[in-house]
Amino acid sequence: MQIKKIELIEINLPLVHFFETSFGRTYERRIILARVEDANGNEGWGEATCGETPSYCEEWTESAWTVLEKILAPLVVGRTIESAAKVWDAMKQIRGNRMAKSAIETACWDLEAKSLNVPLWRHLGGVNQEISCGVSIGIQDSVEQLFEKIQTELDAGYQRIKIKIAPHWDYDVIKRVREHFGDITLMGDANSAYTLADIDKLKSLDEFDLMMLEQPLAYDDIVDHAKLQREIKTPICLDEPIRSPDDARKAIELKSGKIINLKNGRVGGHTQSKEIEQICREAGVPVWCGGMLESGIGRAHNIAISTLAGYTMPGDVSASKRYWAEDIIAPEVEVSKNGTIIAPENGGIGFEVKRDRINELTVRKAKISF
Ligand code: OSB
Ligand code: MG
Repeated sequence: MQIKKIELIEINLPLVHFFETSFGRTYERRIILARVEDANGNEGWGEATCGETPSYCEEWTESAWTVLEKILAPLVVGRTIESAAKVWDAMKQIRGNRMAKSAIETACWDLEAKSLNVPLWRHLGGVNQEISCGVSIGIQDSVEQLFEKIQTELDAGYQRIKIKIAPHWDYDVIKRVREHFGDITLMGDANSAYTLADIDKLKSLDEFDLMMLEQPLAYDDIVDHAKLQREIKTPICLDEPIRSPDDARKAIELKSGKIINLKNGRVGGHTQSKEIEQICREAGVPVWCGGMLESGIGRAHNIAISTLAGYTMPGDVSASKRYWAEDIIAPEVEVSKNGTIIAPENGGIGFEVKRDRINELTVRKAKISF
C-alpha cells in the first residue's frame, strides 16, 4: 500500500457521565482521529486512545498530536509499505508513542480491509463474530449511585461488571456491592493505586471472589505483581505494564498475573495486539479487550480485534450510548440482551463515519500529504 495523505482531526466529545479512576475524573474527551488515504481514493480511520493528561501512561492528546503531525505521519506518507501488517515496522525507528502509532496503524488496517472489501475482523484473523461484553464503572460520588449504575448495566445484559477501586473506595464498597447484588461476575481495577505495603488490604479482597483484580500495583511493574500474585488467591490482570509482545512474554514467565487486558492503543495497534494474543493463547493466558473511552472509531477497532480466538473473556467494549449523546459512527454500537456485540459484515471497520458530526466537534486539523 501507498498512503498519499494523512488527515489528523482533534474532536472534543463530552461524556454523558464523568468517568473517575484512581488518577482522576474525565468529563470531556479530546480525541485524535487519523484518516489515511491511498492513491485509489480508499480511506481508513483510526483513533489515538490517549487521555487528556499523561496519567494512564506518558502519552496524552498534546504529545500524540505533535508526534503524529511532525514525526509519524511524515514517516508513513508516500512510502510503499507491503501491507497493513508492516506499518508497525515502518514506524519502528521511533520509540514509545504507541497510542499515536496505533492511530495510523489501525487506520491502515481499515483501509486495507476496505480496499479488499472484507470485514476488518475477518482480515485480522478473527473467528468469533459475536463478542462478549462487560462494562467498566468509574468511582462514583456515593455507593447508592454505584448501585444504580450497576443495576442499569445488569439490566442491559452485560456479562461482567468492573468497578474502579482506590484506597478510599475498595473493601467497604465491594462488600456492599456483594451484599446487594449477590454473586454477579465482578472485578476491580485499581489503576496502580496500591503498593506492596498494602498487601493486607489486597489480601482481604480475596473474600469477595472477584473474577480478577486489575493493575493493583505500579503502572510499569511486573516484579512486585508477581510477589503479590503469590500471596493472593484473586487472579491479577495486567493492564498498564504490557506494552509489547516482549512485556507479555516476560510477565507470563515471571507469573506477574494470570490474565491480560489487551488494548490496541497501549501496544501500538492491531499487529502488536495480534502478536500478544498469540503469545498469550499459546501460554494458556486469557486476554480481553480493554477500553480507553473510545469514540465509535476506536470502538469499532476494538470490536474487530476482540473476535480473535485468544480474547476469551468479556471485554470493556460496550455500547456507544454509555459514553456519548451521539457517536461519530453509524449505526452506533449496540449490545444485545445477552451482553454481546456482533461484528459487522461490511468492509473495513464496518461502520459509516459521520463526517458532519465530526466537523461539528472538530477543534483542529492537520494534513500531511505526499
Ligand atoms: O484502566 O482500563 C482502564 C478508561 C480510561 C483509562 C484506563 C482505563 C479505562 C477504563 C474504561 O476502564 C474502559 C472503557 O469503558 O472504555
Ligand atoms: Mg485498567
